Amino acid sequence: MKRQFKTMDGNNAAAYVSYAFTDVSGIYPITPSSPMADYVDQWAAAGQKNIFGSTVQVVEMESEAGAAGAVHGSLGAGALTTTYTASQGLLLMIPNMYKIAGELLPAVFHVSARTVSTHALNIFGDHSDVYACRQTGFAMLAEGNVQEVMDLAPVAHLAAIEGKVPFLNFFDGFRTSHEIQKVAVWDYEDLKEMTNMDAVKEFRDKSLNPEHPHLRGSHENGDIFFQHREACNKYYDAVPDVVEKYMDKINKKIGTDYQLFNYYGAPDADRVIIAMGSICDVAEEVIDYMLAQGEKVGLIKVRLYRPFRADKLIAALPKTCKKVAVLDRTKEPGALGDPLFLDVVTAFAEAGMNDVKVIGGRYGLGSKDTPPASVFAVYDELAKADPKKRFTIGIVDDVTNLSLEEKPAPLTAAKGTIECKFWGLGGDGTVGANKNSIKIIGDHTDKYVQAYFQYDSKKTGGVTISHLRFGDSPIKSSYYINKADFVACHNPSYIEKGFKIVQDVKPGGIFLINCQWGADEVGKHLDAASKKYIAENDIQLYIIDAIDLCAKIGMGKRTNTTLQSAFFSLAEVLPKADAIKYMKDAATKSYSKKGQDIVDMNHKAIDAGADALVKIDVPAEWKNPEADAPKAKLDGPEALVTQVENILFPVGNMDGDSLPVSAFMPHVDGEWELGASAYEKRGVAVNVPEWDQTKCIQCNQCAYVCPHATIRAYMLNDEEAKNAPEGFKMVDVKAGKGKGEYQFGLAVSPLDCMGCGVCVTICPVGALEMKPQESQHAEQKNFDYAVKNISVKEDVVDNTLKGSQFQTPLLEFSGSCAGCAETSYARLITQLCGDHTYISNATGCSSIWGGPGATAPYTVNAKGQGPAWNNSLFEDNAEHGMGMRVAVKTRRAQLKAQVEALLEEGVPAEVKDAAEAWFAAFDDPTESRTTGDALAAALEKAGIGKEIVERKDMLGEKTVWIFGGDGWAYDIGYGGLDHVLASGENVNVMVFDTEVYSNTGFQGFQPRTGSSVRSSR
Ligand SMILES: Cc1ncc(C[n+]2csc(CCOP(=O)(O)OP(=O)(O)O)c2C)c(N)n1
Ligand code: SF4
Ligand code: SF4
Repeated sequence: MKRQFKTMDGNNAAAYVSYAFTDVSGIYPITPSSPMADYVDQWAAAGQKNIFGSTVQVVEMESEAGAAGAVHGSLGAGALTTTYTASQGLLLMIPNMYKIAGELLPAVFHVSARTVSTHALNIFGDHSDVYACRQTGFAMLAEGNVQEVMDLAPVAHLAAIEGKVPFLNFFDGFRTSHEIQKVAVWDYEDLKEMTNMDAVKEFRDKSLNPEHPHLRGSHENGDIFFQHREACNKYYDAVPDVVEKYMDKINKKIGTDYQLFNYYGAPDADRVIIAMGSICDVAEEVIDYMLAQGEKVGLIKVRLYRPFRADKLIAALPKTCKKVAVLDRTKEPGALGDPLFLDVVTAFAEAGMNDVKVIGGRYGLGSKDTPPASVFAVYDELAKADPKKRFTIGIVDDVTNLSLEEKPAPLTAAKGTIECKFWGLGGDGTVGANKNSIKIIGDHTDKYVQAYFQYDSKKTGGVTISHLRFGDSPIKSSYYINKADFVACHNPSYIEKGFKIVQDVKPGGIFLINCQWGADEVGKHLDAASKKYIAENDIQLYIIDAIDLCAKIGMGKRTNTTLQSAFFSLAEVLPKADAIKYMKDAATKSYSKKGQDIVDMNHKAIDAGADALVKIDVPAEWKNPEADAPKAKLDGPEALVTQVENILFPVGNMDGDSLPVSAFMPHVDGEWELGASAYEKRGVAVNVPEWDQTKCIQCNQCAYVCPHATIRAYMLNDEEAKNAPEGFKMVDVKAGKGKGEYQFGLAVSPLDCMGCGVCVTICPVGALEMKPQESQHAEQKNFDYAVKNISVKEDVVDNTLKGSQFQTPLLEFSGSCAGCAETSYARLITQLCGDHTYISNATGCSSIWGGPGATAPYTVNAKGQGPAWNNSLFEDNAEHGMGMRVAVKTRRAQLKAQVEALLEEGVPAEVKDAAEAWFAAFDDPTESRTTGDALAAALEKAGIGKEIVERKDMLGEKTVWIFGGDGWAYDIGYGGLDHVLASGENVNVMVFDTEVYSNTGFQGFQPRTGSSVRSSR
């Protein structure tokens, strides 16, 4: 049947295909796979039918281990069952995968392959998760782009049904799962026609059933287990033929040429790359270019990775080829080589192909972009007489020198492809508008389209970069756009911060800045390098003030519609009138439920965007611009300042890709300095609070609720008051502690404030008012003075709402969303006991805002003390926290035993007294620290107990906090939490109970409620 074209991403394509073949789906969310489960759930809720004429039954479980268990049970009872997962989620399924494969059950797991956490968590793509399953007995099928997911995902289902071996069907997390392409979509009738219904019947007939019962899952001893295990071999031997059979059927239906291993390139190639996943499209682009230059290069795309058919691989390799580079998207430290490389070497060795040199390279870990330059570097390396045996691409490894040198690459995208790049702020609607634009272009023109979205690590308010391509030829460019025809900067602060944005524009291309500057002011805001680039490369520079325009129309901060319209006006991909009509139609569709006035407002914003562009005449002197002012020197501990300068700043400027391996040597074990967030000064709030000290009743509620610790209460002594900068607001303490002794001050940090207004809402007397950020610039120096120079007044600090806010917060300026309540509670805990606290943090929002690499929002007090923080996993947090507690207890008990042994040997009276005081205060965190310090001093003075003095950091009692969301506490981590609480260990648990899995792509998932936990205990 003729296939329809639709614009969709890889997850959508996999979900669409899987739905056709699925009776039951056992699911649990994990990025980037969650949307697959989400689609299936939505279609099931809408009653959509599969090819058997029924609706998929979706069961959400408490964890991936649970989902795999449900999948296993459902398959055993005769339902074709599917799941969707990635990364740690897939790893939690491994034990059951062995069982499912061992019982020859036709499961299909669709995996948007994602990095497995090591020194850090990373939600992005590589193959470390799927490689970790190659021993389970699942067949493994790989796809490299959205169309391939649509075309080949049926093979996984069809071959599983017929071959009786379960399939892991995978494609690259984010690069394919979240890349939007226009693809030809299957008709379910075609899928049905290809299905072996006899095999389906056989599967159902053989399922467990008390009407004709059997037993499975027995236990066996050494006498028979091995032989029994070998009995499955013939099924695995047969799978590749079954896969080929279905690939052939598909090829016949849709005119493709899918094979177990597909070759692309010169028939007489001398150099060949072997790889799987989205890199294959990039390699094809490079090959096209190199072939045109007369070079003889090629690529083998691995589709069926397990079972691995060596003969078919060898058959795919041109006989002329003498050098092969195998590319693996994983890292197996200590291995002779990464997995695909080892397979290829074995295959060639067994075939006696000793004359073919094989080298192995690693690429793309954690979604590191693999542009054409990386692929060129591999072919260049292969051309050398003595290429590196092992190498990396896409990074600069200046430590072990594994990386290949990458040179600026020529443009390899198909001729006529238009490339556009948009820099937005997370939550400003830029990404949504671009998804909309690409759909408009995809659905209303004959053009091929591609959209991909790049994010930084902030929850909202971070940088987003949208990469849009469209053209008349298929788009194989599965990599970031580096040189674009059109670049838009939707947030003027990126220009002020000196991000390298305009450098992305192709010579003669268009650069659009959304800003409130007049045409004559633009030069004042651009740095010297940008001006020079604009002038030397004939960049067409435009500005638009969507900020004021949208405010006037009543759209507030939502400038995205206006900017989308500006893009269509400049890019001229569609006739202007048509573009405006399609945008308006889309707005009507999106907002009609919200009322006609909202629709009208959006229509006005669209009209405004089309007409409000201002072209800037680029002055000739920009070719030789004035040098930028030198950057101020940073203040702070050396290790922290080095980390900030070497890593935080480049990462913050979206230039982290340029950092070499050596930058990370001080952090090789994944450890970072605390307190780095204070250097970010993001300045993202449009409005920030202004304090009216005359109205204020000094209740400290504003500081108490502030999620970002950007409004703080201070007590100033005379000296501090005298030295305060001019304009520092302070008043006499009105009542209670400190009255008559101190001045009360409230300081706001405009550059760190997120503008949520929570402080204003809570203030009982209206002493705070939101004011434009620019009007509050002077307050920054006041805040900085307070942080640096005003001491904590221990006589006013206590554990009341008010008193707690005179203590230094040890959590500040996190990347949580504006108004986040999680951070307010966590901040409060740091004020109550942060100076002696360990935090074990479950994966979830609290680990994302709490633990960004190089940008820790947890910080230290004036003595350098603060929370020692770690995130193990999502599922094991309670146990990890208990481990911390047990270690503290054990180590302190060892110290106590050492002190006791010393006393028995006989010690000076001073030491004895100090030790007795320490014993008495042993369990009190504050007192044991004071008495512990005194004991260490006495020991040092007496010249004894060296080992105890060396470990004086453990003399003080510590507090252990276990932080996590309700998804952790009530679902995936419930068993561990239950065990830890029952153990009676002295731990504290904080559940950020948001009643949703906030930190996941599938907001439809809800953790169990607290009551279900209580009732089941
Ligand atoms: C084994 C595993 N499965 C799934 C995930 C993906 N994941 C990370 S956080 C999260 C939900 C967190 O929800 P919750 O615990 O309620 O915390 P919140 O983000 O709402 O604060 C999920 C599903 C994961 N990291 N590991
Ligand atoms: S507006 Fe929000 S972030 Fe800013 S000071 Fe008030 S509560 Fe804190
Ligand atoms: S909430 Fe209002 S009254 Fe209370 S301390 Fe803050 S500004 Fe003053």
